[in-house]
Amino acid sequence: MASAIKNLSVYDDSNMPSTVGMSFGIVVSAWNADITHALYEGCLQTLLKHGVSEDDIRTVQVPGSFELPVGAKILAGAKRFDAIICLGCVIKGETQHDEYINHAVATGLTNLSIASGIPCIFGVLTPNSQEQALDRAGGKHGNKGVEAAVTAIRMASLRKEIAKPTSKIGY
Ligand code: DLZ
Repeated sequence: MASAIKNLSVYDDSNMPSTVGMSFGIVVSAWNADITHALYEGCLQTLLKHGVSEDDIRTVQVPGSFELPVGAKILAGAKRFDAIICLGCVIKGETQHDEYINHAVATGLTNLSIASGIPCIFGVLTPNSQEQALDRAGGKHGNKGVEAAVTAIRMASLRKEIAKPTSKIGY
């Protein structure tokens, strides 16, 4: 598996797009709060490190990961965010609840991204255990919150770049 050999937080920080004029929404799930708080810290610090001002970051909390898509839709409705980052952690239990939640969140965020045109980033851990979650929330595999912030900046930049009017040729 890729994450077994890859630190999620490793990226080329010298090759990041500008964040000038960008705003980001963050939706954080309250379930497994110790983990999602660590994801949030990694995400927030990465946005700040790349020049996003605190005034241009709006964070909201939702009860569980299942509510991440509707939380993202509420932020998308404000029409002022260049990307929306969704952070959650669904730990596998004795039943298949994790599969239903994960599938619903992934589908919901994909559909919202495509319908709204605003990148909604899937920063959700889907571990088999608390230990695997900790490994990916600031532990030996890095912090998926960092990865989510980097992805958000890159997608917001792509969106802005393509939306720019092209210069006229001649005349
Ligand atoms: C119900 C539930 C369970 C069992 N496990 C998790 C979890 O591991 N991670 C998570 O983010 N949320 C969990 N939830 C809550 C659901 O996401 C949702 O909040 C409730 O089903 C209410 O819609």
